[in-house]
Amino acid sequence: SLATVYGYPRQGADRELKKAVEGYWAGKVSADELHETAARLRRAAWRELADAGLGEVPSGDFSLYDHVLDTSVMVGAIPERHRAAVEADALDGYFAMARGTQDVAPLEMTKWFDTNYHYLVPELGPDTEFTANCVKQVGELNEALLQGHNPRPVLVGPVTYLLLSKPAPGVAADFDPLSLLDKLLPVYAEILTFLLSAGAEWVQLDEPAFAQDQPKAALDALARAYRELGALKQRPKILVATYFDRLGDALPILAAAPVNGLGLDFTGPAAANLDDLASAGGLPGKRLVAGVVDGRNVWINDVERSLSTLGTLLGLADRVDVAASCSLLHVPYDATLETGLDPEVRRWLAFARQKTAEIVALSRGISKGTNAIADLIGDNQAALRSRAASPLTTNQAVRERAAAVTDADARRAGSYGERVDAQRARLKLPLLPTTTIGSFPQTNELRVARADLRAGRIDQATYDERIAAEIRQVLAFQEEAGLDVLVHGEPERNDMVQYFAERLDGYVATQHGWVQSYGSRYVRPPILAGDIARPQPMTLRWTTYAQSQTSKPVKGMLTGPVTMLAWSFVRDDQPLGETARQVALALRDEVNDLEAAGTAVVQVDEPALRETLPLRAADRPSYLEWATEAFRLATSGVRDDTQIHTHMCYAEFGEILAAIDALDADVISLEAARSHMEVAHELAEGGYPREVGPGVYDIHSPRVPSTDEIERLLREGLAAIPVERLWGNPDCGLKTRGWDEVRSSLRNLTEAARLVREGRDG
Ligand code: THG
Ligand code: ZN
Repeated sequence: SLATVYGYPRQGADRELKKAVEGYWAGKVSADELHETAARLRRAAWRELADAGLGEVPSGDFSLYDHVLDTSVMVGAIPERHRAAVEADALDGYFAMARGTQDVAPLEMTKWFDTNYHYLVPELGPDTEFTANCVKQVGELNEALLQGHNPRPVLVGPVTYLLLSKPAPGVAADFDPLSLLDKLLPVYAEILTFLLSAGAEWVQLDEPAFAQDQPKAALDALARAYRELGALKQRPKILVATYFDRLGDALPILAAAPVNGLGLDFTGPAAANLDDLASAGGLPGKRLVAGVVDGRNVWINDVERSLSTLGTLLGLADRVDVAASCSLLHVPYDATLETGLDPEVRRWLAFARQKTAEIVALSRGISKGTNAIADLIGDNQAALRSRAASPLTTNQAVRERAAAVTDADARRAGSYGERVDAQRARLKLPLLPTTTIGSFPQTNELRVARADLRAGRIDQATYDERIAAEIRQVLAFQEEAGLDVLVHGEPERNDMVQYFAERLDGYVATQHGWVQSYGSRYVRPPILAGDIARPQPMTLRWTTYAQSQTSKPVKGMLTGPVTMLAWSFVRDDQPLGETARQVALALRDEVNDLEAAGTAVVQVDEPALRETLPLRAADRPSYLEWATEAFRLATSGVRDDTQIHTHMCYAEFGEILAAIDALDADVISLEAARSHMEVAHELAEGGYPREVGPGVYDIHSPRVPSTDEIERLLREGLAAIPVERLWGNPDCGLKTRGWDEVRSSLRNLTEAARLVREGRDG
């Protein structure tokens, strides 16, 4: 048995790649320097993996921006609008596809399955012609070979590539990218041949799309693709890797395909692959790469359990190798760098380096017998026991409270009709009230102040006074612009999840735990390690301070339970719904404290509600059940006259319209400007009964929308939502925008709302 991984963090221990890439964009780093940095990072990663004892290392998993974009370049799928840039300069053309230029829009970005990584969506049409461009794949294979490694090139598989694509602009929306399979397969065949002649014994083709439900046409395409590629006379050995969930209907197809190996995920719900594989008769004559180490969470492996899984698998395939369930791209680099963590907690954590060591140990365990790794098993058991028994993971009071939750706790006291009357009487808002989503520009001064506080250059009182001054200024502007429901602007918050995680017991934060989100952007997800409790109020101080400065209502601003889970590393020792319920109870206390302090409007954001939808349709109803219950639990402890808002960023809402209704929020703001209020119409058609603020201007662009334009969108909104239930607001928070644009845009918003109101009166 051999140890391997499908991919490794690209950025380097100190995010050197981010600095090099952003330096190149800023004109401060040359193309040669960028390529040198990239090559140095690849070399270091391979050295590390080989030294750790991997028998095979991945090549080609590295990327300057995104591996799906790399695949588009590899098969020559360059959109018409980017061709000139790509022909003029390959590197600048590549970044033009990723980020756009003055003149052309970039490719669209979307989530890579249910991870927090985002890829660039290939744009295809009936006229797309593919051509093989192996420069990157062959180049990186050569580098690894020259450095003395045993590399296995890793490519996005042809069927998953097509399934991740969308019709190019101008192509009919019902164009099916799978119809291009016959044109794409010869290009993959050519690439396989190139890689063989460059010295690859094995090539890995990733087909994670089949961990999702797929229609028969896609399953047929999978069968055909590997029948054809497998039948090639001159080819490397093919490993088809799948991950993120069980393979289901695709498992017998790949088991029967004329390829040489199959990679399967055996973690979490994907453990069902074990029984499915046995039922399919195993993989006689094939190599099985067993993903028994969770590649997308941060916990140490249960070594004894993995050994037992591997023991079963040994009877089902010709050869069993050990890997992580998916690329280690999705976990931070090295847990030993987290010197600020409680050492007891650090012992429970495995980041990419530690996971690599676990994989090597497991592979030794099944090759040489468990006695060969007896010490390690002992340590592992002790660490697992420490985690299970630690007061850091178990808080009896929290458990008892969560267990005692009743349906009534997750239901508002009054009917919606009663709430509307009570809220109108208390808030006395005009028709078509205006508000913002919560954040105002995070200025450089604010970031500097936070850094100064951390470094001890200023004291807490000085920092607090700067925050207070910023809040006064944000409020003064909103009053002057004539907004109706004000916000404090969130100057004290860095990230909407991190801020709350730092204030809740049971969460731990990392110092270096960066994970690529998209391109050169990274997040440092906090870790849900134990039962969640709120030792003291988290937002009360600045919300009540803001309310003391104005007679208009100030909205309290919280991050909802689903988003708190979605953008963190979650516990793997209890159901997600249980963790969500604990977070919800902590938020419920915060909401109630805000209400008691006089806050009349509280917004609980759930931008991740849609994106957390499970890959398999069968798992969705139970997810939506606990997700909506957690939101209601957080927000139902208030009086009828307290108005609960929520906000969601752009997503395909179609599948979750019923869940949006089930949140029972009094007001929801949604991203809508770019889709011409489509979501307002969808909600209206579904009979959505409560108030809606479909965003009337796109905050992702620095462009200031005119009064006319906003007025037009508000009137479009009125075509779907009656005037008593329509709000005027931007699409999303304003923290990434500049003050000048924000001032002009919001003045135009309140002016447009005034014109629409007067138009109706007169
Ligand atoms: N917070 C968290 N997770 C998230 C988002 C978030 N996941 C999904 C989505 N939003 C991802 N979007 C972004 C947007 C911007 C950045 C990262 C992910 C970003 N990161 C800075 C960088 O790389 O330079 C680092 C920011 C920092 O210093 O903390 O710009 O909103 N948790
Ligand atoms: Zn948003």
